[in-house]
Amino acid sequence: IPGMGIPFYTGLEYYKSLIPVRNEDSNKGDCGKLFIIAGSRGMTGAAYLSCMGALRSGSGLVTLGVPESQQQIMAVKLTEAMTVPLPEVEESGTISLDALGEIKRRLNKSDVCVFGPGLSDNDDIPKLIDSLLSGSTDFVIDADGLNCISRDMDILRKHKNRKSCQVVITPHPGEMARLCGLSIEAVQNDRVGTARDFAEEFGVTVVLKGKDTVIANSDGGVHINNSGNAGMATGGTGDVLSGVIGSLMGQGLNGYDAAVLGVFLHGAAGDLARRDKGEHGLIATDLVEMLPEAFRLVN
Ligand code: NPW
Ligand code: AMP
Ligand code: MG
Repeated sequence: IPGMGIPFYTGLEYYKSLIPVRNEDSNKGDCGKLFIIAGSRGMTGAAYLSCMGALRSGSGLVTLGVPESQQQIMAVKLTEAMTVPLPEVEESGTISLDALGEIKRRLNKSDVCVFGPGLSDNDDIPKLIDSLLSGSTDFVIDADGLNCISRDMDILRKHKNRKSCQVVITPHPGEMARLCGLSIEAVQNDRVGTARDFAEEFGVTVVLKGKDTVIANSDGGVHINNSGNAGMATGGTGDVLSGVIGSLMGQGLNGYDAAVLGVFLHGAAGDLARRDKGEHGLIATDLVEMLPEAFRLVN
């Protein structure tokens, strides 16, 4: 865009049409209640970044569910988001199946659940996901949430025909390769086909990340994103995206539209961050800080 130091984007009018309208008399309860289940010992940053991505995208209320030993750390790191301690497996500092009751209570009061950034892995997590997908809350599943599912694909398969909730998955090529039982090279050689086939087979919206992120839904809809840059190849940028997409779903967008708009805004925030910090100095927190300006490009 001339004079702005960021690329020329096609489709700005289209993205603009997707931006959730905020009524003058809105209250925080109208703007999406998000429950984010993220973080584990050593990966609190992922939980922070997902929450901040959501808050900077317009969520009314963000609550983080986190292993109990990490809750105080998160309460210090996060100001606007609330934190809930969840029962954990002590040896690993990851959530345990005993968290199911508390999570279900929280989901009953939430519009969307973001599941997975920095969660790490244990044998309880696939059982948790399996049980939660039977409910009516929409889901964004990312990172270790996806790695857990890839150990038992029947979890997604048996929920395929659910009518009650939408599911968006946000794998990078490594996670997609695990989910499909393919090599990373095979995924990258046919990004559109891999994302579209998976979306159709499992009835989910797929966001296959990386340069030219592919968004595919189960009706055959495909969108290829044109924002973002190689400076975003740094730890934590994907965690921000999970919060952005969850936030937009909570504000009323369907999973596919939320993914299309969220991926664009996240990439535009990356381009604005590169303008200020350069490709090498860019870190995930910069994306959070640039999201407001990215929204202004289309608002
Ligand atoms: P390679 O090495 O190139 O062969 P993992 P993770 C591949 C949390 N985080 N194109 C790549 O393959 C996350 O939320 C926490 C091609 C590599 O082997 C997760 O919960 C942070 N290949 C957890 O860490 C900050 C690509 O995938 C493999 C690719 C693990 O997530 C960091 C890496 O994937 C992190 O976000 C591409 N574009 N992108 C925190 N501060 O708390 C990836 N690959 O093994 O799933 O590891 O993505 O780091
Ligand atoms: P993750 O690997 O989960 O942290 O996600 C990385 C995020 O950065 C995704 O949104 C990717 O699409 C984005 N990203 C990484 N590398 C690039 C690149 N070379 N060009 C554009 N976007 C990228
Ligand atoms: Mg990631």
